[in-house]
Amino acid sequence: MEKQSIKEYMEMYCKMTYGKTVKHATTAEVWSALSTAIMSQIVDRWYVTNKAYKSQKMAFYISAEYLMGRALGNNLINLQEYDQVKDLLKELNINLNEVEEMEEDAALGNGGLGRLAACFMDSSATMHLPVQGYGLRYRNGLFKQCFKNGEQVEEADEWLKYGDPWSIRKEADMVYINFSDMKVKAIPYDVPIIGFGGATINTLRLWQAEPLCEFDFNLYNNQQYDKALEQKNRTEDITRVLYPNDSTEQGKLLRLRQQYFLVSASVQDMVRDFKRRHGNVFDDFAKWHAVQLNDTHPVLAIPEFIRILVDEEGESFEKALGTARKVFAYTNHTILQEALEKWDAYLMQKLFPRIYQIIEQIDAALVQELREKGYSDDRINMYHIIKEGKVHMAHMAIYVGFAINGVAKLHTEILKNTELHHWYELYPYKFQNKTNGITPRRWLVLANQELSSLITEKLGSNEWMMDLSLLKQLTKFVEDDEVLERLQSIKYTKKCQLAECIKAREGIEIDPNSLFDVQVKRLHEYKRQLLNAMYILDLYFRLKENPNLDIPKVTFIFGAKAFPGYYRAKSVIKLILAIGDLINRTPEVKDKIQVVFVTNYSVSYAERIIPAADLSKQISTAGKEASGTGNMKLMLNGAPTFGTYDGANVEIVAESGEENNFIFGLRVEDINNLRNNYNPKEYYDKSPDLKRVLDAFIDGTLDPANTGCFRDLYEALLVGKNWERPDQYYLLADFKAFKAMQDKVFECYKDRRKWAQMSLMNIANSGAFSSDRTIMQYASEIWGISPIS
Ligand code: CR6
Repeated sequence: MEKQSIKEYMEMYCKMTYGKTVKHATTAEVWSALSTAIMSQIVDRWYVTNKAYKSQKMAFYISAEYLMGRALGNNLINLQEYDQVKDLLKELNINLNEVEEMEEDAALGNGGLGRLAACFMDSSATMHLPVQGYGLRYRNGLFKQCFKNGEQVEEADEWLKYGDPWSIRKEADMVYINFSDMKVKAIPYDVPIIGFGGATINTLRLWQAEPLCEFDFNLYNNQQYDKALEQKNRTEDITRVLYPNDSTEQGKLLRLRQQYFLVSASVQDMVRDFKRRHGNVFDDFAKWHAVQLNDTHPVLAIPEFIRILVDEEGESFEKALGTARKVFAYTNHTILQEALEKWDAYLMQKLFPRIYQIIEQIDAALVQELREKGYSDDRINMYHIIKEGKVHMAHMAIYVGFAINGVAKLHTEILKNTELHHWYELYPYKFQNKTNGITPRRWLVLANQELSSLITEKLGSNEWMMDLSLLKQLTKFVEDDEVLERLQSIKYTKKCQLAECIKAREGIEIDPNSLFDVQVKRLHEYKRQLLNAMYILDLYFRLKENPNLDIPKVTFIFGAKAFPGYYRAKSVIKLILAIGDLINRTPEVKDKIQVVFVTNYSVSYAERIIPAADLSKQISTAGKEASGTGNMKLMLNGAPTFGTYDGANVEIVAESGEENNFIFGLRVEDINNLRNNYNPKEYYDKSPDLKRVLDAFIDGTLDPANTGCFRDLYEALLVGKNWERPDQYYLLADFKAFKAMQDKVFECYKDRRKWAQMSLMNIANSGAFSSDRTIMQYASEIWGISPIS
């Protein structure tokens, strides 16, 4: 990149956009100018990649969520221009870090599923794979979280407030979307996805809903101003907000509209492109296109594709269905029943009657196939797509899709053997596993430049950034004191940086010499932040009893957003904040342990927290966490896993060794055995420490004003609520094992050399969890595409 031309571009941009020189620009203005200048440098290469793909089979990833985070730093890393640009800014008296900090996160996703999509984009471009993403350009991403009176409060996330230099509006590629009650425009915004090294630049195409006309002139003339804007508002509502739910279905009409808007725009775009390149012979569609459906949110792409082929291109239904069955593949991300989408049939009929008709036809084709195979009516009933007035999105995806995959080995096995067993019997050849992964560029090269430099120095080159399996070579340093000491000193540096950041953002001081015990992820009962909290409360009581208890100083760090309507998840946040306060108020305890719940956990916050973690808490109820990806990021940054045998934890431990991690608690088969006669109250009665912890929920210890705000949590664990059994997630059953294992952590942490060795073994064995590996498996085992040369 040309240093001089970047400077000149920035000057020109500031003059033209803000009417001032770079010298007088605000940090946000500098961010915009610099980002635009970088864009100007990459557009030609972007064009070259697009052109090269014209003669390739392509894969399209359709996802309702992309949790991208910030773009500037990451793009500079991937262009390998970070240091040059840092110097260049220095010449202008500008600090690159401050500019990076200005950028708002693009939080167009909730949690793991959305961040996975973002990691896949990065890896596809880095691996030179012809992959394009389709998504929605929500005006407001995931809500901003703050705490007021010890509770979560949500605010709108205005990520576009400083503009959007990282996308190009492609007005000419607009398509129309028809609903039964309205017609709207879908305008694409193309985001460049810069592969590491900068040679390949892929595209993430995000659709924005816009009205056919800005306002109704006649109504306006008649002074009916609100009414004149009604249509515009209703249209813009479609892409106004991201639904802030994670792993729970949210059956809202507007959400269904969003889903159809996303898939209709994307499928129309693909068909148009296909026709331009290959003409009208749709038999060949699957030769040139594979479409991956990220969870069930985009599954309406299937009937929409068939609709276009039948209604607009004159194909027969049978032929169109046959083509669809070679084009679509589906990824399942959860077995939680409440997350499996089932839409009311009447809603679909109301919003898009033609799509509903096609779904009925698909269902009929499925039934016919099963009849031909000799299935009884009873058995067929298990497979129906439309059942009891609901449309089962996963059933449609599995019947039509040519491949279905789970996201970690254990999860895929559960799908095959339990949750989707009948489908597995029908189509065993469709089932595959693709264990999730994370991009090492954002999660190590960008987030932990200190550790990256050490690795590059010790391995003799930076090739590991594109082939993470090379980290294996680090195992040879496991007895090397110099390396072990440097690892420790890097961890200490990252902890100091995090402490500073927490001081600035939260106004809380933490001690970088304490053990940083980290649990960061969305708040959900199955993830069991409450179990961690119960342990801390128990530790509080133990320390009060015996202030000389032999444990290292610990800082428990939490970060999590709760779905705004998820009452119990919000109570858990409140409880953890209350425990933190209680500890702060107790002199004999507060110098030993501290609890920090950071506000507004996000991708950019994760980039600070993860490199600073000493311990990675992954304590979901066995069988419930499909994979997890935070576990991989923490491992890559040298934090041993403290976790259950669940999701990708199983594979993490297999790679880095049980002796380098802390695995505890019930396994899937234990829970299956326990399920029918589980009585949490027995654990409470038999264990005085558990009793002490749970009683503190309701006896005023945590709730001095005695409002009873934690009674629901107490009852959910001990007596159950209405339809639900007590302690559905087996916290009480796992408490004892948790406690024993945490005591082991404290014991191990005393031997700092040993700890550094465990840390090194985790880093060295994290190569398997690169999303480069994952995406190459999707490419060869599902999509049938290969890297362009
Ligand atoms: N909540 C899983 O729960 C997995 C990601 C990505 C999740 C999590 O274990 O790592 O997907 N599932 O595969 C859903 O969102 C439905 C998640 O992020």
